[in-house]
Order: sequence, then C-alpha cells, then structure tokens
Amino acid sequence: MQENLIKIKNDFLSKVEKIQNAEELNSVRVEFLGKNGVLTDAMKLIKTLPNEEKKQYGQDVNVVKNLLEEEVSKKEKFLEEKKLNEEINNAKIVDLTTPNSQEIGSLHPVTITEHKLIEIFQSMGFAVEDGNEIETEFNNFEAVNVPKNHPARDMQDTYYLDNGQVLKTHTSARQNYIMKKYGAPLKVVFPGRCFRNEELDAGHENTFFQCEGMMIDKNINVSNLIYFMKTMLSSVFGKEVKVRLRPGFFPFVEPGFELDCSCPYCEGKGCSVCKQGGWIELCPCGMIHEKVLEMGGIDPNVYQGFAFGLGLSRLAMMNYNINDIRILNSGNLKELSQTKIN
Ligand code: FA5
Repeated sequence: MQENLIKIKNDFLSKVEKIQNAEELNSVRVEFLGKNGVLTDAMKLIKTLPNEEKKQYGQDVNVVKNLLEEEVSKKEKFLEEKKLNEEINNAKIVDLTTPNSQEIGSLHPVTITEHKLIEIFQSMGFAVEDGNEIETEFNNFEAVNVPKNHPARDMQDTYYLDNGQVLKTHTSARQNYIMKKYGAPLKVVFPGRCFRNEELDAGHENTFFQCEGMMIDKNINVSNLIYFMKTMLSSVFGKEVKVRLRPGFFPFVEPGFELDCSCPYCEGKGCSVCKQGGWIELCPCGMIHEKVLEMGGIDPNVYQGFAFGLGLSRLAMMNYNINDIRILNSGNLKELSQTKIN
C-alpha cells in the first residue's frame, strides 16, 4: 500500500480513537471522507500514476475507504450506546406510587392536644380510658348526682335518642364506669367527644371535646387537686400559667371550682374567644361528691377524690391560636393542618 494511504489510515484511526461525541465524529468523517476530504483527494491522485500502478492504487484506496466507513459506523454505534447509558445513569427515577408530600395529612389540633395531655397525665401515673359517645341517661346524669327534673340538667341542653339514651353531654358520664372498673385507689383520665344543643359562637360548639380526670385515694383534699391542676397546665403550656379558682356549682363535686386560664389569644386584653373577659373557662373541678363515690361502689368514709372536666377543644384553640371553635369541625385544612405552634 502506498505510503500516503497508510498515513491517511493511521491519522484517521488516531483521530477516531479520541472522539467523544457525534459532532466530533461528523467533522472527522467530513475531513476524511467528504467531497473535499483527504481520502477523496488521494483518489484523485490516480490520474497522475503510471498505468501499471493505477489498478493496485485504486484497490488500495477502496480498502482504506471501506475501513474508514466501517470505523465511522462502529464509532457511531458506540457513541449512541454511551449516550443512552449516560441518560439511564443520570435519570431520576420517580416512584409514581409515592404520595405527594404536600398532600400527606396531619393530625387534627384536638388530637395532638389530646395526645399531649395523655402524655402528661401518664407521666403523673394516670391510666387512660376511652368513653362512649352514646350513653345511658343514668350514666350521664343520675350517676353523677343529677336526678331527673333536677335544675342542673338545664345547664346541658341534651340530645335525647328515641331509645331514651343520650349523646353524652360531658365526659363525667364515664365516672361511674371508671369507679366500678378500677375501684379505689385510682388515677384515670378519659378524654372524649361531647354534644350539647348550643347556640353556636366563637367559643361554643354543639360537638366538642373534654378530658375528664379522677383521682381517688385516702386523705385526698383540695390541695392535691390544686397541685395536679397547676402541674398539668404548666406542662401543657410549657411555662407557668396564670390561673384562677372561682367557686363553681356542679352537683357531682363538693366543693366545686371553676379553674380559669388567662386568655393567651389576646393575652388577657379581651377578645371574642374569652368574650372580652380576658379569662377562659378551662377546667371545672372539685372534690367528688360522696353520693357519686357511693354510686361508684367506693366508701366515702375511707376514700376521697377530686375530678375535673377540662375543655379540650378550647385548649386546642389556645395551642393553635384558633380564634373560633367552629374551625375545629369545619374541615378547613389550611387551619387544621398547621404544625405545633405552642
Ligand atoms: C362539665 O361538663 C362538667 N362535667 C365538668 C366537671 C367535671 C366539673 C368534673 C367538675 C368535676 P362544663 O359544662 O362547664 O362542665 O364544661 C366543661 C368545659 O367544657 C368548659 O369549661 C368548656 O371548656 C368546655 N365546654 C363546655 N361546653 C362547651 C361548648 N358548647 N363548646 C366548647 N366547649 C365547651
């Protein structure tokens, strides 16, 4: 083979070896095999050769041409595969079955507040119980010393069912069951949903949550009650809170108290939540009436106890700066999917 053809072949092969992409390959192809390419020029030399060399030269040029074309198509294939592999390796594989993180639900503010309360009470040695939403009239009223026709029934405008049962108006409806189940001594909290036929406003719903608690033991008095209430509320708010005790009437406690908390929404200045009063009625409580203990099978001469009925929905409102209780049952996800603020 003529030296010029050998040089063309070697130059071509060394250039092709360094090629990284299709553009570079195309320009080398044009440089060697194009109309004015190196090999095309080499073909034109055939005219200048003596006749006896023309045939061999022509065959050699063709061999080189075929080799170059073959190398170009091999390289082309190689580069295509390389590109495809790079695309596969760099591709982000999206699992279309994974839920969009924006759409993952969150716990309801009342649920989060309830979990927090339960944690606090459990740390103070309380057991946790659930309650029914439909209760017997006896459990809701008589068992907590509110006999038929007692004026105290008017304090809780009640939904009666056709079968004579009621939608529980307060978590106290579970007190009798708890006393019979645990006996004395006991320390139990039992949160639950309550229903009253209320005039609705920013602070009142017809469906709301309370968290009831009872502690019964020997030598229990009001100082135990105050200690537990203060400890619990300070843990709930993560700081010492302003509370006040007022006398309160509930037929199932004697003495009875209203434990109020300064309104954190308006910082005591007055707003629609606290009805401009600066205080929120949060936790009625008192020493369990001896008739209630007796009805629960506990001897009031041996045991005493306190009970409280915390307004759980109102506590959740405070924790989340929700200024209207109706938002809690509204399905307004913008409000209800907030993360913890307090
Ligand atoms: C009672 O229900 C008593 N059973 C509480 C109790 C238990 C007292 C044990 C003594 C011993 P009251 O009706 O005040 O009490 O309700 C308790 C709390 O539930 C209120 O302070 C308030 O925070 C909340 N609450 C009452 N009614 C509503 C309502 N309509 N909407 C939202 N929260 C309410």
